[in-house]
Amino acid sequence: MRDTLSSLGLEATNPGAFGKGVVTSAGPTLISSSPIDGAELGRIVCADVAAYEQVVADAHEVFLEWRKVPAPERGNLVRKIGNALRDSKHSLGKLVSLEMGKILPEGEGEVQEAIDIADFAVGLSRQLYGKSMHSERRHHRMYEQWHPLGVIGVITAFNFPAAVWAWNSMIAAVCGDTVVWKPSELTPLTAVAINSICRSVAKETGFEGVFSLVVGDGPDLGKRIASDRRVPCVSATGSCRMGREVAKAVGDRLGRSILELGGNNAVIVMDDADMELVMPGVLFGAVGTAGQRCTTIRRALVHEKIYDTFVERMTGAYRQIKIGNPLEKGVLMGPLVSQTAVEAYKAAIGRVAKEGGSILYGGNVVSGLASPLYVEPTIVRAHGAMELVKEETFAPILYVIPFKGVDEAIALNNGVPQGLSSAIFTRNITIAERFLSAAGSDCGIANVNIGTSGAEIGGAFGGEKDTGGGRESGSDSWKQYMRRQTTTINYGDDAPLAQGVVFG
Ligand code: UN1
Repeated sequence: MRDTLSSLGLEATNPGAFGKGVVTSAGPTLISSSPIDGAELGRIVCADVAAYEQVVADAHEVFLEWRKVPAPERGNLVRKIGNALRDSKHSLGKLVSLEMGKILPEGEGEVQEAIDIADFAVGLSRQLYGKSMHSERRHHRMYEQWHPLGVIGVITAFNFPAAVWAWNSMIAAVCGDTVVWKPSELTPLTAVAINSICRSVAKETGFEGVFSLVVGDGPDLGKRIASDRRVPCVSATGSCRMGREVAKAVGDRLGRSILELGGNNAVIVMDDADMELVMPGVLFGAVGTAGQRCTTIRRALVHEKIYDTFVERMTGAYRQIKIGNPLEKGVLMGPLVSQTAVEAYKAAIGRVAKEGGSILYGGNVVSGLASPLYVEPTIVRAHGAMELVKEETFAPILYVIPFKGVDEAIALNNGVPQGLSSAIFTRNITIAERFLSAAGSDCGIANVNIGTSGAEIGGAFGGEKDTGGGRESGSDSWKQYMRRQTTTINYGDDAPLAQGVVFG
């Protein structure tokens, strides 16, 4: 553990505020400890109000110069950052595992996701295209161009402490913006390590202030960012409750927000589904990251004809899941991130019977492991009317709900407040297309014959309803990090007005 930490330049105590350089702070010290065994990983001095003010002032000042650097040159810096992340993939992946508890292949996969989006952003740096339009006026030319927006506030959650930062920051950086990052207080060391990689790469260009960091202990800094007029766009990932607060504060000053909030993702398993695809898809989706992905499968909607087979095969697979130290080979599920998460798991389990469900597998905290944060992956026999299944519990609980036909299944899929990800397993193209149609899944992501999680960076990531409506990562998400300017040029000798208006 110590080797990993020191290879990433982490000390026993680390500064938690970086603007143009390290910003000194008299803030409280935050202890980062591993959910694996409770061991202290390091300490971080949180940003106090003065440090925060300095960081944002620096980020704004750096923006004023960074925006003038040609976009492909900005891409060049991002390429070097991507390469530096490649070099540190193993140690950073291990740090992610140590700090939040996901298994090592997933920790490394998350760093790969950051590398992938860096690559994407490099290409994008030469493709920040605007459209040109045909003017209705003679000798006029119209086009739109995309300019850098300003300081982007990036508030990230514990569960993807590297990838979600990268989705936002790599894109923002090529767009000519600077980034103020507030990581989760559960994963500050990952943020400090990544930030120092970015800064050391950016140093040679004199632009290390493109990537700044404020570590806080509690919601205060997030609130400060949300109401800060110097931050024109705030991208926030986390709970619906947090997102509502951010949206209100950003909306109050008419800023822009990109929200990626709770999910309550379902897979529909039709009676013709290929179980060889269903099993690995649902297993990874429901149990991966110990059920702590926004995209985790929380509900399996299973055709009544195959309900018993599904449950039997799934419980058989669950029985084989090795729970334990996520750094050990063969372990598929590490701990939950905190005692609060364990309490939320227990509270949900406690409601199952009261709401008419029953536990088919699991339901217990695992004793005898290195910390009290390990829980059993759980399968629940449920029905669509249960209140519990409409809520997102950030834990590995899979509600298995029967249905009779595809219309009922789609209604169940959509019958929750959240709208992030969804999937259907079927070999029937008509049914698949119905699920994907305008009257089908209402989610931001809809898959066929794969699970709901593990999205690639190339698509826009996010969802509707209580998920917040934001889109990050690939496709044209970059547009939110820029301001659009529509330009009309008159190269003639007359001054015609639009809409044929004759004035005077
Ligand atoms: C999240 O849980 O906030 O699609 C992000 C996935 C990952 C990202 C999850 N690529 O599961």
